[in-house]
Amino acid sequence: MAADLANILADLKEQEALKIVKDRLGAGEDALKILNDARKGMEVVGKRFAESQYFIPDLVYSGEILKAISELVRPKLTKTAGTKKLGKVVFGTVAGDIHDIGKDIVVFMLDVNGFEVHDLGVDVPAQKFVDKIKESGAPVVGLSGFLSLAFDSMKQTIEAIQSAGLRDKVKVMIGGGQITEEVRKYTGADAFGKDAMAGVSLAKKWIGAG
Ligand code: B12
Repeated sequence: MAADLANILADLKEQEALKIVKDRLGAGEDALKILNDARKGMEVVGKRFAESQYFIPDLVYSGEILKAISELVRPKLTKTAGTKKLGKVVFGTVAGDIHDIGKDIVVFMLDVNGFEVHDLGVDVPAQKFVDKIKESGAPVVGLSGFLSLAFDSMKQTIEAIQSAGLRDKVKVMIGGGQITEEVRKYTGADAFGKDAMAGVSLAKKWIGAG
C-alpha cells in the first residue's frame, strides 16, 4: 500500500493517488505516514526530472497532486487542545526559491501544534524576514529552501538578521529537500530539520514548551 502511493504519485496518476489517500484515511491510517509516502513519490519525480525523463510540466503537475493530497490529509492532523499559543514563529521560503509545498506542511504542523506562525510566503527577501522579526518579536525563525541556490539565500538572510542586531534574540532553523548538517554550518543556522515534526520539536525546545 505504502509503495503503491509513492509509485503512483511518481507516475503522476492523480486520480489513483487521491483514491489511495482517501481509502487509507478512511481506514484510519496515520496522516503523517501517508504524507511521508507521498514525499517518497516526490523524490522519484525529482530523480526522473534530474535524469531528463520528466520535464517542468511534470514537476508542476506532481506539485499539484501533492497539494491535493495535503488538502485531503490536513483535516486529519489533529489540533492540540486549548487556544493559548505557545509562541511566535516567522517562516518563509528564502529568496530565489518558490517551492512551497514542504514549507506549507511545516507551517501547518506548527500551527496545529499551537504556534502562531507568520508565513511570509515564497521568494522572501532577507529584509522582509528582518522586518517581520522586529514587528512580531518572534523568537524562532524557519527558513525553507529546495534549491542549492537557497543555501546562499539562507546564509544572507541569517547575516541580515545578524546585521540588524537580532541574531541573539532568535533561533533559526532551516529545512528543505537538500539541507544537511554541512549546509547548516555554511548558513550559520542553529539547527536543521528533516521534516515538519522536526521543525515542531525544535520550536518547542527553543520556546521552552518541549
Ligand atoms: C514539485 C517540485 C517543483 C515545483 C514546486 C511546486 C511548489 N508549489 O512547491 C515547481 C514546478 C514549481 C518546481 C520548480 C523548480 N524546480 Co523543483 N522540485 C520539485 C520536487 C519534485 C518536489 C519538491 C516537493 O514539494 N517535495 C515535497 C515536500 C513535502 O518535500 P519534503 O522535503 O519532504 O518537505 C519536508 C522537508 O523538506 C521539511 N522542510 C521543508 N522546509 C523546511 C523548513 C524548516 C525550518 C524545517 C525544520 C523543515 C522543513 O519539512 C517538509 C514537510 O515534512 C523536487 C524534488 C525533490 N526531491 O525534492 C524538485 C527540485 C527541488 N526542483 C529542482 C529544480 C532544479 C527546479 C527548477 C530550477 C526547475 C527549472 N529549471 O525551472 C525550478 C525552480 C523554481 C524556483 N525558483 O524555485 C531541483 C533542485 C536541484 C538543486 N540542487 O537546486 C529538484 C531537487 C529536482 C531535481 N532532482 O533536479 N519544482
